[in-house]
Amino acid sequence: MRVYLDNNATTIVDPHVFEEMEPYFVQKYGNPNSLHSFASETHPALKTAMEKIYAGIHAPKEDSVVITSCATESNNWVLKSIYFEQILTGKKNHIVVSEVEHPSVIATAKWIESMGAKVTYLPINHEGLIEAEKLREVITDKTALVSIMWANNETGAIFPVYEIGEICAEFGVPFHTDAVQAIGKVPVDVQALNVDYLTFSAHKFHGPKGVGALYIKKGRELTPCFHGGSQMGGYRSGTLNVPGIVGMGKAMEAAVDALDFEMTEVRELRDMLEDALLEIPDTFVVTPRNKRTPNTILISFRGIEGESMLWDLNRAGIAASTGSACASEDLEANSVMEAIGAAEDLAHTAVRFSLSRYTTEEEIEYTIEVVKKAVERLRGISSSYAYAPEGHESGLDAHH
Ligand code: C6P
Repeated sequence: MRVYLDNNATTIVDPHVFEEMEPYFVQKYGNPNSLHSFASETHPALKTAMEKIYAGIHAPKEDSVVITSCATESNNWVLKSIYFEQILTGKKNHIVVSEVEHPSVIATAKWIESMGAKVTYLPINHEGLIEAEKLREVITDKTALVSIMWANNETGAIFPVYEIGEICAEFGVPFHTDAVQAIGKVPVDVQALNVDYLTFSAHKFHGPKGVGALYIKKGRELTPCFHGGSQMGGYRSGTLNVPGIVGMGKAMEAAVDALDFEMTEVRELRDMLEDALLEIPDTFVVTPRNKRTPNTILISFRGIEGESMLWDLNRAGIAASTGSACASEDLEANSVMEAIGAAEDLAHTAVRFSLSRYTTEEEIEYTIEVVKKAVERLRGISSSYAYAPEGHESGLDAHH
């Protein structure tokens, strides 16, 4: 059996999405900006796709949604644009990000810092959550941007973006949120949220890879991402990725349709897996389940290196991860575990299981069986587990 539980890294393309994209490779391949029928035959599909994308996040027509190549690009674009417009010009000198943003935000913030600006890395608490009120203490009249993700990719923790948006509006500071892990997992409505910029990526909700987007509220215009031929309202020049945009539109529509299913059925399967794994002694979950996206579990098995667990799971055909896929090769401690100050023997033990609407009960049952066996085997050969002292501090609130 092969079981895919790494949906926060990427997802299977919904077959309906693939079907809708297919004609735009070999039949309707015109450049939409050309002046002939090969171009114009792409227009209806592009229009429909963009309407679905706007509808999916409740963006009003006067606001902009710019299609990019990925969320990494969207995140880089917002932060660097703010740097060029606000910081380099001397108007402002400070940005705020959380300490557990995706590397595409953290690394860009570090670059901004290296250019001489001040960056505040807002801490998470022992539950892996941001406390919105802490933002008040760090915002100044020199703050150019607050960038805090909607849902964390490692724990699934949902951050208080509504309160954060209000605080930003109160101080007149633009607010950007990375909503990559929120689309299709929680309702996303840019009009209900005080948000100026919002990032998302099609491949996280059963769309194609290589298609991201940035929502920009009217009045919060940015420096163009790419100068050139003025596509995407002049924000991002370059020939449009027609199949990709069509795919993102269809995937967005399907994600909105499947939201209730995700919040009930997927959550139920996730809880079934979590309940069974927490029966294993010395296991820990950082963020309470009602404060997480419905598909994610980050769980620690004391005494077992996350990578060893992944190895055993992979041999049994199960795909999971130790955290962010882009940080998985460096064998560093999981960034959330590090941020909450987990004890050394727990920091490297986190394993992330992320489900999707394609996950089945049979797959979860099989996973439970395999994990239980793996824990027994790996703890049997783990010296750190055997010699863990009595009353040993975890740095975490033990759920078991
Ligand atoms: N997170 C993970 O395993 P791209 O691939 O550039 O479209 O998405 C980047 C990205 C940005 N923000 C968040 C919150 C994300 O989760 C991701 C991708 C994957 O967690 C791969 S590192």
